[in-house]
Amino acid sequence: AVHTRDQVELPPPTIDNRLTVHPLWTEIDRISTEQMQAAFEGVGGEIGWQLFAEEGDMRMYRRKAYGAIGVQDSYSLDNISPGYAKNLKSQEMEVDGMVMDPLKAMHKVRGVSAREMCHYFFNPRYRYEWETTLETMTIVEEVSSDAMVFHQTFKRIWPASQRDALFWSHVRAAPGNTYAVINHSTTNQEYPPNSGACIRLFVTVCLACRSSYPAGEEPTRENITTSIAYCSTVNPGGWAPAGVLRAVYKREYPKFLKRFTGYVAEQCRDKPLAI
Ligand code: 16C
Repeated sequence: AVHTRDQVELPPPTIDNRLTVHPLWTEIDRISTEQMQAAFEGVGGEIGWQLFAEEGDMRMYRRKAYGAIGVQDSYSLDNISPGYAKNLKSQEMEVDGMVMDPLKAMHKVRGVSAREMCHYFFNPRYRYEWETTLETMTIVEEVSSDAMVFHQTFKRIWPASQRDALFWSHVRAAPGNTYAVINHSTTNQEYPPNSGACIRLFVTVCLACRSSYPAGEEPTRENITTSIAYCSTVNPGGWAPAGVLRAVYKREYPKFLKRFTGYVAEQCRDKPLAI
């Protein structure tokens, strides 16, 4: 078969053998399975998902949650600018944990496949083009065609200190025209946490996509629709003002999902559909 460069780099339909012999494999497989299962569960029912953004086919839900204050986290306000710390003393100081609200977003995109969506989310070549929170991205390890380890630094949000993250990223196929990318924090001796200007944050993200097209028809750009479930839990790693965090994610998550899906639709427009 003749493959273009881009087709060769699409997520593989089966798991790469190089990944299954890597030390991270057991963890990657377990977390990926859990995350994909959770992504396709609904938001109804007892666990109290709360709608916070809605636009067209996009819906975003969050669950309020707080993490415990850990050893390296403190109320010393080292992490924030002195002027802001002074203002905080009266009000937000009482907050007794870090905001780490789990987020779940649903969206529908026409004209692109689940595999294409995941290709653009996973492949670092495109990341600066759609990821607006990014300051730097380094590939720490290329594990296989379907797994990598990344170090990223993010733009600083005033008045908190800058954050970075170190995470593995894995793309995989599942039955029923489904692909997903799972990102989860990890460690690496060459990238120790909290050693420079950045505070290390911890992230678990799953972008799960499922394509559908009319029964009995061949899939085309005209008849294909992809349902997206994006789940994310970010632990800020050190104390940051709750109000600031909630304001940031209310703005940034919808911005991300709209921009990313728009970007993929645009990239795919004149290319043959890859299913
Ligand atoms: O999933 C997304 N991107 C992936 C590829 O980069 C990957 C990244 C996960 C990291 C998500 C954490 C981002 C923290 C950014 C903090 C700086 C924001 C700067 C705002 C601009 C001035 O899985 C898409 C990620 C979409 C990010 C939405 C923003 C979430 C904010 C949550 C609160 C962060 C706490 C920061 C503590 C100060």
